[in-house]
Amino acid sequence: STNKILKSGQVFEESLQIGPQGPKILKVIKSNPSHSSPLKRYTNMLEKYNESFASKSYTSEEYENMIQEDEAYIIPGLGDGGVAVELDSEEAALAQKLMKKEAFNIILSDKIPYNRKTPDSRNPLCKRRKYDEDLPNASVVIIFNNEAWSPLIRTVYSVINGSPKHLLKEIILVDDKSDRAVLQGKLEYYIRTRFPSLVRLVRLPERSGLIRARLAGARAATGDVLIFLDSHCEVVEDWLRPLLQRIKEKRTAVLVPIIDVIDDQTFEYSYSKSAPEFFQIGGFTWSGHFTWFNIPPEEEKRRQSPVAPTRSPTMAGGLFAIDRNYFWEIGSYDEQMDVWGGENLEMSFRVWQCGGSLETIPCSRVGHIFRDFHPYKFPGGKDTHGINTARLVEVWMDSYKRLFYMHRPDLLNIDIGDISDRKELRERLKCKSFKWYLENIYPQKFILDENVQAYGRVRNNLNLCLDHLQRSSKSQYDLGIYSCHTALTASQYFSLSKTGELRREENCAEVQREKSPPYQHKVVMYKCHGLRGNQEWKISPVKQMVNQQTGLCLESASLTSGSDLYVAACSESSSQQWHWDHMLIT
Ligand code: UD2
Ligand code: MN
Repeated sequence: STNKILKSGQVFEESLQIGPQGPKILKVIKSNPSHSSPLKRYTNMLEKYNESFASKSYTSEEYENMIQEDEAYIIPGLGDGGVAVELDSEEAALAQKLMKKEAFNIILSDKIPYNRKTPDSRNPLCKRRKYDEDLPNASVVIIFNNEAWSPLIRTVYSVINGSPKHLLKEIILVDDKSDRAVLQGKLEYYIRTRFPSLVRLVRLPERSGLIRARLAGARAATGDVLIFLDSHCEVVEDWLRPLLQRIKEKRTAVLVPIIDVIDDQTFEYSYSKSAPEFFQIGGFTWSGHFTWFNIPPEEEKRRQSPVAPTRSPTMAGGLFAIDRNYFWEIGSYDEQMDVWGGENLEMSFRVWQCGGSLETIPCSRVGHIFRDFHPYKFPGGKDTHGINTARLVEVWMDSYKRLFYMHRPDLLNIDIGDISDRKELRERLKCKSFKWYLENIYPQKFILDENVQAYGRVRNNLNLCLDHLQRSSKSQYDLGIYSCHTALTASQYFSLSKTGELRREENCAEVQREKSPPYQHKVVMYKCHGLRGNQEWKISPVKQMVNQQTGLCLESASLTSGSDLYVAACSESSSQQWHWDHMLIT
C-alpha cells in the first residue's frame, strides 16, 4: 500500500534510500513471574478486541485498579537506552496476532516503563551548542485517534521528562473522537491524578481527522511556539531548546527534528551509532508522496556546520515546531482535508512559496513508531491521501499538476471539494510560483518533461513500449516491454535527460551482464547516480538507443509483451529502432 509514511531508509516507488543501521542488541524477555497469568490478559485482549471499543464508565477506585494492573506488567529497566527486546515465544506469537490489529507490538510496549531512557542519538557536536536563557515557551500538541494506551502515555512522559519545566507551557492532548474505552474515563482520571495542570485534554465532538484535530489543538494552545507530535513518540535529551532557539532567531522558520525510528516489533530506538551526523531531508514524488533524500552538496556547503539548521524542501508532517502566531498567519492548514495524508506537502509548499522556510534542526531528535498500516478507520473508506493531495496540487503546483494527474488520472473525475479559500490565501500572501519553488528550493528534483531531450512512451516497430512492468516499487528492477498503452500512463513514461540518462523519476536504465550463460546484457533500472558511465545513452541517427559504456543497443529480442529488455550488438534491425512520443532535441 502506498498509504503510509516510510521511515528514512525505506524504498518508496523508485527512490532508494539507505540509512545506516546501528547494531542490534536483542534481549529475550520472559513473562513477569510475579503476575498470575500475563498471557491471559493478551489472549483476552485479542478475543475481546471489539468489545474494548464499547464505552463504559467506572468509579475512580476502579480506574485506579486498572492503572495499577497496567503497572504490574511493567518490567523495570526493560528497553532502557533504547535496546531491542524480544518476547519469549508464547508471548511473541500472541504479539504477532495483536500486531495485525495494532500495527505494533503492544505486549512489549505495555512492559516497557513509560519513562524509559532514550539513547543520546545526537551528533556529539550538539553537546557544545549554547542556547539563550530566555527562550519562547512551547505548547506540545499530541493528537490521537484510538491510539493504544502505553505508547500514548509514554509519549506524554517522554515530553515532560525530556523538557525543561519553564519552557514547556502545556501539553494538549486532542482526542479525535476515539471509541476505545481506555481513552475515555480512564484517560481523564489518569491525567487528573498523574499530571494535573500541565496536561489538558481536548475532546472533539466528531471524528475530524488529523488535520482538523491539529487545528483544534492549536486553537486551545497558549504557548509561544506550537510543537506537534504523533501519539507514539519518544524524545531525546535536549530536544526542545534547539527548536525554540531557532524560532527565536527566525520567526518564519518551520522546524522539524530528526525523526529516529522506534522499531514497531522490538521497540529498539534505532539510529546510526557510527554516523550520528547522518540524516535525510524531505522530498516528494510526482505521484504526491513524501520521500526522504540525502542532503545535497550545495546545502551541506550553505549550512556550514552539520548541526546547523538544514533546509528541507518538504517535511514528513507529524513532528514539527512553528511560532504560534506564524502558524495562523501562514494559513494554518486546509481545513477541508480529511483523516490522513497530504497536509504535510501542502504546508511544505505553502511555507516555502509564501516566504517562510522549512528546516531540519539536527540537534533535536525524536523517535517515532513507524507502523505498516493505520490501526484506525477511514470513514467511508475514502482515499483521503489522494483527495487531499489533489486539493494541494490544485492550489500550489500550477501547471506541474500535469505530472501528478499523469499518475492519478482517476482523481480528475472525483469531487475534491471547494478550494477557493485556499486559492484566496495564496493570493493574499502573494506567494511565489511552484516553478520558483522547484528552481530555488528543490533544484535536484527531476522534472520528467522539462530540460530533457525526449519524453513519453518509447515504442518500437512492433508497437511494444518500454514499461516498468509494475516492478518499480523495488529499488532495482529489470526493465521490460509491454504493448503500448493508448494513453501515456505512468508505467510507460520515460525521459531521456540532457545528460543522456534513460530514466524515470529516480531510477536510470543501466546495463548489467548476466551471471550465467548465455551472458546476455540485461537492462536494469537502478538509482540514478548522475555520473554518466553505464547510465548514459544516446539516440543514434537511425533511432537506436546506444548505451555509451558498452556500445550496445537497446533490443527487444523477445517479441512478447511482458518480457525483459536486453542490449545487443547494434544492427539496423527494426527491433532496435525506438520512437519517443516527444522529441525536444533532434
Ligand atoms: C505521517 C506523519 C503524520 C501525518 C501523516 C500525513 C510523521 C512521523 N507522521 O504519518 O503525522 O503528517 O504522515 O498525513 O511524520 N490521527 C488522528 N485522527 C485521524 C488519523 C490520525 O488524530 O483521523 C492521529 C494519529 O493517532 C497519530 C497522528 O494523527 O497520532 C498521525 O497518524 P499516523 O501515526 O497514522 O500517521 P503516520 O505516522 O503514518
Ligand atoms: Mn505516526
